[in-house]
Amino acid sequence: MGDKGTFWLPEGASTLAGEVDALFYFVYWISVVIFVAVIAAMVYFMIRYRRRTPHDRPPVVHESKVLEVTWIVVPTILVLIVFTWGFKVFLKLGVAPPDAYEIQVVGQKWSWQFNYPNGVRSSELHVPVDRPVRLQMSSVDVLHSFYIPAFRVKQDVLPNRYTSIWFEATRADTFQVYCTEYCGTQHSGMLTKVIAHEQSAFETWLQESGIPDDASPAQRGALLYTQLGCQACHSLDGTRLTGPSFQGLYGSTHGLADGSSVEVDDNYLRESILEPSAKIVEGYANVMPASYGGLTEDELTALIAFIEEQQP
Ligand code: HEC
Ligand SMILES: [Cu+2]
Repeated sequence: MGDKGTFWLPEGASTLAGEVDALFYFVYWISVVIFVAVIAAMVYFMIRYRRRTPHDRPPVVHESKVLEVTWIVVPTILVLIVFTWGFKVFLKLGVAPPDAYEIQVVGQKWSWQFNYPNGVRSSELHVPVDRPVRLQMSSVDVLHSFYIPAFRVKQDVLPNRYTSIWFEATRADTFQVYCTEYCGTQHSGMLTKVIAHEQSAFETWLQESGIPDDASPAQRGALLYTQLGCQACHSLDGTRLTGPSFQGLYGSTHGLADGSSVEVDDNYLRESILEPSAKIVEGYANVMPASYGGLTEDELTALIAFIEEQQP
């Protein structure tokens, strides 16, 4: 990152960024000119027509047709220009080229997950440069909003419905992603990165991120732990995040919110992942996403084997 943007916007890095910026600065400079003109006129009138003696009366004002027509016609023209121009750019941003590379995006409290056509999952967005990419997005819980300032794209992400955006990155670099819809206590931490690769580096990344066939369950679990975003809430070193750490979890006995206690074995872990609200760990909020209910047997086994390995 560390790019040389302006005070208003980071340096653009997508094919449409220039068009969005041109429109933005058009509106911006018109606003500056009008602002300065209005303030200057106000100050001038304040001085010119100030009350000089207690008996001063304001002069009688007469209407001016020319003036009235001017201040109706000029703003109307400006608004029409901004509308037509804005609508054109809006359409370009809204309609992805048909050959765009498609990535599924899932928003959840409070992380993003990206699913690639070949089954790779990632908690950071990797994209190729010089190729249109379309994101098909949905949320498993509440409203989120996906925003990449450097690409000038932003779109709400909703439960029960798909929304989409597209962009074409123009240089290989790392860019910030924000959630811009207030979605709960950890909203400000719902961050991730876009990593734009050269085409060949992207292919390599895609190949290497697949789960190798000869990986042990615990190794596959380790990959899933990051790819599914568990690491956002569960540490491996004992640190307390939104959820309890996995360190030393397996085989321990701990209290539940309802006052009972539980021994952590495979079946308890299985239930905790598939149905997080069935048993709530004492001292924690019921905020683990229910979206893992769809994991396959294989993925569950892998995650459990991985958690089992996390002994201090
Ligand atoms: C948004 C934060 C969040 C994410 C993401 C998340 N969890 Fe959790 N998890 C929690 C919280 C909070 C608890 C404790 C409350 C409860 O029991 O539901 C918890 C509890 C658990 C427990 C029980 C822990 C214990 O001490 O008994 C397990 C196991 C677990 N999560 C596994 C996972 C796995 C595996 C993933 C990824 C596939 C994951 N979680 C993703 C927040 C999260
Ligand atoms: Cu959010």
